[in-house]
Amino acid sequence: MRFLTAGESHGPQLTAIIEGLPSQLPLLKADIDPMLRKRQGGYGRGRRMVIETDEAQIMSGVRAGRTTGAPVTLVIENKDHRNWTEIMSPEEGGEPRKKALTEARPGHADLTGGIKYRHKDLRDVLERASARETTARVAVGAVALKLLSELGIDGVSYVTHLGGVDALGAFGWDRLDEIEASDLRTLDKNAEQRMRSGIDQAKKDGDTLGGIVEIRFRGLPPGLGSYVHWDRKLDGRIAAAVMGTQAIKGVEIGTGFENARVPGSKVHDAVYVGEGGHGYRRETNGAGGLEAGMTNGEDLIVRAAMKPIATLMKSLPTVDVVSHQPADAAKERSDTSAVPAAGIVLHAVIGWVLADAVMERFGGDSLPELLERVQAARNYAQHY
Ligand code: EPS
Repeated sequence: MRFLTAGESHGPQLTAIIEGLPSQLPLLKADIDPMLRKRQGGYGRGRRMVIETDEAQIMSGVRAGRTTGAPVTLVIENKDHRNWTEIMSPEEGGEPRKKALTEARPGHADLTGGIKYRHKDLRDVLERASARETTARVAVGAVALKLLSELGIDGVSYVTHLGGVDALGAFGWDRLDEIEASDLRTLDKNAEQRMRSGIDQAKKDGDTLGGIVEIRFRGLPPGLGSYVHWDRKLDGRIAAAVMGTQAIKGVEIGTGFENARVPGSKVHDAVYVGEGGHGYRRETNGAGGLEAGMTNGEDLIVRAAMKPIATLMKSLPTVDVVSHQPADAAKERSDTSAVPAAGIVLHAVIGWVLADAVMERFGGDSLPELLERVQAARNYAQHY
């Protein structure tokens, strides 16, 4: 499977085209929009999220609530575009344009993007580098998650750290409602309160806060990915998708970094005979569901670190790329923190990688064919 997204933050719309989905997958706008809404939420978002009410229009590849096997096109309107029509117009004229950006923001794509593409109005860089693009990736991921749900696979994201505050609550699949009820997607009420105060203070200071999110999936059949080829190893593919997400600077699978400090006997997950004498089970999951680049049937556990958003109201020193004089970085409207939203984006992009790995291993042009193949593989693993 593959997808491509297009669109600028203040352009008319975001567009995504997905190719390679099986036919007969039940798919409605209602399968996508709730995930888009969740991405917009979380304490610490800025005014832009009040303007937008993200919803997907399915423009191709689906009829009567089912995929046909043809490419699926998704469109999400940028409601803010009506305030930017002249600035974003593809037509000639109006140079320099209103809202031209010349004071490169440290930590953003602005300066290097300007050098690379020879832009002096750094808005030509900003508009595509903006994390607004994650809306399109979440829409694509929601379709992948729908495919996974048909196979009995589901996932969740939650926040374990924000701006210096650790959330200590232990994860359990019976605590999903608590995560959804928390506007910081944490399992620790006390930490949540401190995170909220931290965001309020950062906003007053003109600053921003990053954090750490954890993403889990359950129900994965063993053997997705590869131990044979470097570019098919699933841990590598997941890391690439996570690191390819705006503002993500670190990724860990299972207890990856902690494992470096302790002996192997305390790291690896012992294997026992499964219940009823069939199959296999493990009592620990330090591997985070992946051994040698393949799913092993345990829950997938991925952690990711998000840097604080680079647009600061308390500007850092920079250089104006037109006058070449020292300047304060451009003050663009921004979120104070978007860590819970990053969790939703990563849930979506990891969902995509998993759905892609499912299609690679089992193939099938239609969902019924895929289901038969996955069921056969699960039976085989159970009796192996
Ligand atoms: C972003 C800047 C802000 C954020 C935006 C990402 O947008 P604006 O400049 O319109 O205020 O709100 O995020 C989104 C629009 C979104 O949907 O998440 C940036 O520069 O990256």
